[in-house]
Amino acid sequence: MGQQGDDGSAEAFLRDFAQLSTIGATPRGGVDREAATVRDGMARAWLGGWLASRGFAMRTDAVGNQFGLLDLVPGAPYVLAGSHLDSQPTAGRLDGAYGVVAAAFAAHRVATGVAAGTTRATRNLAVVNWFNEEGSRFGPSMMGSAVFTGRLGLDEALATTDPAGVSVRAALDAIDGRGEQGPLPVAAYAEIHIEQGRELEETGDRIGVVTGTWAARKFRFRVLGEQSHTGSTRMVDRRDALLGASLLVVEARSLADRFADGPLHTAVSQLDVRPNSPVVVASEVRANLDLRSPDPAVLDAAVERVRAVAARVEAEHGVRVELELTHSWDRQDYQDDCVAVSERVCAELGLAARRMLTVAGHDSTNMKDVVPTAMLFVPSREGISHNEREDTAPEDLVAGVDVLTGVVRELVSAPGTPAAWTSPSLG
Ligand code: HGY
Ligand code: MN
Ligand code: MN
Repeated sequence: MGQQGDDGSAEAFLRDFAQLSTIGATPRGGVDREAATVRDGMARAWLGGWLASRGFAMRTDAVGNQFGLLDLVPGAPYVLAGSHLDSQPTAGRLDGAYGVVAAAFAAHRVATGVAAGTTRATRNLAVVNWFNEEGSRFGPSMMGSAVFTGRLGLDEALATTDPAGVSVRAALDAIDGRGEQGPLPVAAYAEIHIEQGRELEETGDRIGVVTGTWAARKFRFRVLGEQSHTGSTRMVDRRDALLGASLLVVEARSLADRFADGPLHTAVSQLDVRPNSPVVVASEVRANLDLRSPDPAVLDAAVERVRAVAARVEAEHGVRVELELTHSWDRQDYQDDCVAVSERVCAELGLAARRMLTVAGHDSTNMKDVVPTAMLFVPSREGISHNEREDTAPEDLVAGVDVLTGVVRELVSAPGTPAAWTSPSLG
């Protein structure tokens, strides 16, 4: 059951993770720690205290990414390990947070080995809590790692506002969440996460070794009609935005059946109806459309179908439909040598490992495009996630920490002069 040590033990991990899970806890066993809320700030403070008390130097960058740095080899690039502490509203306690605490334990265990002389470091170590991976309060998701990797501009991210009109900048400043951490030389990245699907549970494998990502296309759509009286307005005279949006919702679901072989996952979420009065035909509806497939050609065909249906809804119901692509990523692979390291560590630990794709996006979706990245999964009970019932067996959580420890140890002690990618200046 996990590796022993002072506070690097399996029992200490389960104890400390349970302690973190009390921050922003919801009555039904989940958490509510949306990005840059006071509760997110409390979780960040908890992580900072845990790492600082074990010798890590705490830093934050201009978009709120939180780093715990440990210099083992002067001037060497960092092996970064982490995930995200922010959560969806009323969500599970494991999504993201498990990977952050696992990374903290893995880094502490490896650092203890370097101090004891049992591990020879050729690179430095860092633990990262990426800002706003979830994209629930502020879109798009994976925001902090997108700025870190240069996919998203800092000013654009900081100017993003939540539904109440609060900007990322103001929200982070309210929790003292921004800092001056400059460009960071990175040699590799490792992340462990709950699978958020049923594959490992169905196959009985203990660890998922992620070899690639499904592709994703996320749209914000607006349906524009005209307000009118729900009673007295003749049916032929109505330009009902909620009816138009509802037809798109149904079409999104039927798309998944139409492209079942893709496969294609679809959803419409975050429906915002205006003026949202019981006696008024809606004039405007805003919503998010989320399309995912391992086959980009299926995604492209699905998007074309959505556009065609939107045109038909406009013609038949006198409304206007605006589709805006807000976030997308393609079917991309993780580096083979990182897959090999992960599989080697699983074999050494006697843990059955399975190569698989990730359907959900993660911060590693961004990081794999700039540095060698190892992405790992532990099983999710019934595949449940973004739900307070999200759960993983304790022995699987602990096994994941052991695997991440082995992967981080291999990356930190890799032979040869480390190649490094340096993050852009956010100054
Ligand atoms: O968008 C995603 O798949 C991730 O959960 N942020
Ligand atoms: Mn996540
Ligand atoms: Mn999530």
